[in-house]
Amino acid sequence: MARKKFVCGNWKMHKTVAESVALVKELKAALVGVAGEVQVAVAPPFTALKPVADALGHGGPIELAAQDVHFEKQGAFTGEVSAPMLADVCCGHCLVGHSERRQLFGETDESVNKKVKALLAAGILPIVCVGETLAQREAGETLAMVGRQVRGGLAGLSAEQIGRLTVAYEPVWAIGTGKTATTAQAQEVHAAIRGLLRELAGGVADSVRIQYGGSVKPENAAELMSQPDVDGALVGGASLKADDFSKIVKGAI
Ligand code: G2H
Repeated sequence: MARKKFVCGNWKMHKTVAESVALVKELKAALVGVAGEVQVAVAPPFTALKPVADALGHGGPIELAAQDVHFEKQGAFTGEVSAPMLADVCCGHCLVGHSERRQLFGETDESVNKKVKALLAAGILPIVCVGETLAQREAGETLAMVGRQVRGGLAGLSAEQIGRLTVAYEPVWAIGTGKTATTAQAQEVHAAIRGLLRELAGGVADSVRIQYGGSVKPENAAELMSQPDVDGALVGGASLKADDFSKIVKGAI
């Protein structure tokens, strides 16, 4: 089944408001005509979401994503941002369970699952990140680990709900390290994730995009995304420069 490729830039904790707006303006110009063929989103830090939404405009070729969310709608949760608040600034997508959240901020499969449900309830499409550490890969535990994260993160979801999300496979050992999974390593895990999605959601699995993330660059993006189950990319460092990110997007065509 033909799945439209989906490339998302994860800006992490980079860019002021002015820098963010300047970058999306450059991207809009660089991606004219391309975004019809590839779905494109950017995930700026919270402070820049509204200004970037305004710069992108409604229905534009580049969509807006957040990097995290709290699962409650509102309340005494100092420092947190809810899914309805993200919807209020026109966020269509949100990352959940990024390995940096798991490693540095105590994210668990259970909290990922609550966040996914909160996002879907608010009409926001989750990008659920999974991936193994180097120690887990070397111990031969990659598929078991990724399987556990997918099952935990998607627990209790209907097939229809699973059909609305994206999975991002990001091997932790490849994140920000310059090391990239080989196309064969990526395809093996992506195919296993697709198989698991089929168990959970039947034929809907064929329409779910599975992005690859971890040191994606203009030099390796096209080859990675040419794999049958690699349906796009989640791009960190290389999404901070319009030239690199637009080359990666074009590599998806
Ligand atoms: C993985 C990725 C983006 P980078 O964190 O989610 O970052 O491309 O810098 O490895």
